[in-house]
Amino acid sequence: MDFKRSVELFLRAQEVIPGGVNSPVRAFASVGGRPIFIRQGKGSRIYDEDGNSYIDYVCSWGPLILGHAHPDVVDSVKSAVENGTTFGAATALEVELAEMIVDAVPSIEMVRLVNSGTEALMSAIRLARGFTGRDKVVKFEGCYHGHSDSLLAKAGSGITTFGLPDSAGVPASLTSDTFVLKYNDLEAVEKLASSAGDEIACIVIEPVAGNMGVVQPKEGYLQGMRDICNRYGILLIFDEVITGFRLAYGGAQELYGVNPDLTTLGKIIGGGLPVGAYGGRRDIMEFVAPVGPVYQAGTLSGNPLAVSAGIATLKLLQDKNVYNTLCEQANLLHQGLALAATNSGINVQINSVGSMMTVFFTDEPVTDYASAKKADTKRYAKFFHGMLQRGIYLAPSQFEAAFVSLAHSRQEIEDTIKAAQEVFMDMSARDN
Ligand code: KE4
Repeated sequence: MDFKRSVELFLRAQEVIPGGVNSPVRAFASVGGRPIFIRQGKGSRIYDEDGNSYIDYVCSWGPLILGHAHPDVVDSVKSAVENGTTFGAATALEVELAEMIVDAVPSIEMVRLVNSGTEALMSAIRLARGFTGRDKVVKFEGCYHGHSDSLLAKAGSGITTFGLPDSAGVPASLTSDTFVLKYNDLEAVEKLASSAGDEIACIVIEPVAGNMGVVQPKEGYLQGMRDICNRYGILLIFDEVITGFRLAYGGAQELYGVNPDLTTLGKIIGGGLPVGAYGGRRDIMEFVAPVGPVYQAGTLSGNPLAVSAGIATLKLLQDKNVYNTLCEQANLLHQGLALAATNSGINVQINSVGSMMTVFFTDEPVTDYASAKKADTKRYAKFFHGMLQRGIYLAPSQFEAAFVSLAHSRQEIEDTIKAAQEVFMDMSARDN
């Protein structure tokens, strides 16, 4: 494959954009090599600036559950833009999308649209603090909730249970109210709640983690979290920016039957345009300005283009068969990759829930961040580049999710498995 044009663009980009990218993971730093520059997406495929074509399993990190440039989404944005791009005023379209979200997500009685997942989380945390009058927040190692300061926290070492900054530029004062616990460890939550429960405003969690690679909640974990929150008056926030409308029309909370107090959304509800949302119990949401004392605002919140794309997307997801189709395709891929690895003597652990999955290059089950980090990132990088050379675009990081869309055909799934078989055999040959 020729990457000449991408190489040229990357050199130019690095002169004027930090790292040459507008979001770090796109730089291919954790898999090595240089990023490809994408010119077009259509259905399940993307095409780079050198004309190479790839079956795309990144799907822009989750939004494109319908695939790229779905005709209904394109038409909806085209007709919206004919009427203008933004008014900074109320529109009928945002009422329609809000009603669709309220109808779809079991725990959401009211919802506020924002412009990114980060903004949704930042706002939900502020709302939880404003509603409870408490300052402490609990998050989990390996979960990512966007880049707002108080959530860019890593676990304190040893006796410091409060979080430490996980990025330069984040003052310790902004993470000292953040506790960081191990995912899938309910005892740790119980222990913390029994000692500091009355100081904790909220527990925020990815109900199915996607940001350490895919890690599913252990049996009873989410319900256990719900019970603890009820006992201590802590708000439970499900960060469903990835899982919302991905795992079911009602998200992970529908799949697992556990209702949070607040939910954050993003990605799919914007159909590929910038959007985020937070919503939940009416008594909590009515604390948000202008009706309540918790301030949050946004120039382009609820803008007609993103809302039109979101409405078009959710309309197509209302066909309940879509989730069975996604699961069937994803299971086919999961089983095929597992068999290909076994046939080649390559040890992998594949975690998948619905149409999101991760191939971990490790021998032991991946149930939390510590076990995820045992994966061999160098072998993942070999797998990534081997697949890229064969026209398959996976996440350029071991600690991300791959997504199957409704545009992926059975033939493309089979072609992906065949490519993986070749790459695994290659890797195995080099091992010996
Ligand atoms: P954004 O601000 O990137 O729209 O959303 C932040 C966010 C919040 N919550 C969850 C569960 C998320 O996964 C994300 C963002 N996801 C990453 C990839 N895992 C976006 C890709 C990127 O950062 O470039």
